[in-house]
Amino acid sequence: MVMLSDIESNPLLEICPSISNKTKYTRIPIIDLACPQDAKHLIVNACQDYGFFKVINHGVSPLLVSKLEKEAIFFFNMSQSEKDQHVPPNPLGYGKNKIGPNGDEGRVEYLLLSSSNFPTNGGVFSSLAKEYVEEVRKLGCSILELMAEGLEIEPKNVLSRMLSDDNADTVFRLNHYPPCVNLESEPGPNPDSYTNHRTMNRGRPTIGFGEHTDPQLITIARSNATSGLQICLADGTWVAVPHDDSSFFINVDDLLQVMTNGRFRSVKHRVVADSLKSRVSMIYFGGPPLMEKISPLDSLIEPGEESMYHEFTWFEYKSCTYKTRLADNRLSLFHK
Ligand code: GA4
Repeated sequence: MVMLSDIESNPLLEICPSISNKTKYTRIPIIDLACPQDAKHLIVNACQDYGFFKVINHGVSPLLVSKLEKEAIFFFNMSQSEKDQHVPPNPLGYGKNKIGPNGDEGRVEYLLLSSSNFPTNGGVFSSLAKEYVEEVRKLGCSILELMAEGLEIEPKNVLSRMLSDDNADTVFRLNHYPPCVNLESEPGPNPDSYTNHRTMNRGRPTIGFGEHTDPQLITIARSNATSGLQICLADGTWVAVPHDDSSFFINVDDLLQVMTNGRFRSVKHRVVADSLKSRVSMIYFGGPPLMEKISPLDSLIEPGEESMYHEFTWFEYKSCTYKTRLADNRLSLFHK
């Protein structure tokens, strides 16, 4: 953690203020995918140090992104009864305030889609969402290939093949966080009253989506120009990630932490509601086929080093995930 005055103005570092002490800053790498020779090393360092980075020159069409975002806003602007007609999240479909099956709550409404419930009605939303997921999946494959090159492991597709597999278990999530002004003197929060934005939480920010790690391999997130995302550093400090609607934010997820035998860190993150603006995010979670066996890669275990995790299938890990609460440490159940 450094002071702002220590930070040279390097455009390839994202300056993230600490939540507890806003005069302290952390520099998160911004990876320029137009320079793959540098990117492969920078990605490995970012995955080790933060489990998180931002990518620019990613090749995903900005027009496609903005068209899909418009559709998402249209959906979230529909009346509550219209939205409620969309299958409840069990676990896939439309949901509001309830996250997962075990009592977690947040101030968020969402549409959760996966390979198995992807809309195929030929409507504008379904075709744009399909195209978007395909573009972002390709971006995920390129990033996983750069990771393998940076880690000097073979073959180059040792990680990316799990996302390009026809049976890859993909989840796509659209989140809408309504604005939430925190006023000391107001009672609240009242999660059902989105028209009264003047809610407070004893001076603390309202949690949109509580802290957790993502269970899959890699997460690729994009949001409109509204703040809210925070990540937890290795020393436990929380930092705010500045919004950037033209870039993608990449998380290392639990399975990558296992496959690298703990060398990469699955990043703990959360979203707090912005006081004035709606936040809309579109998130791709890249998971392997359900029957894929996951364990530390032999090529990444140094002589004398022990494998830290038992082998499991993604199906086993995913089933276990849905029995846990959002903030639980699911990986500890598979630790040796
Ligand atoms: C976190 C990552 C993805 O959003 C998600 C989430 C899932 C859900 O919302 O249904 C989970 C959460 C996520 C991890 C723990 C369980 C399952 C909610 C929850 C409490 C779709 C996923 O795959 O895991």
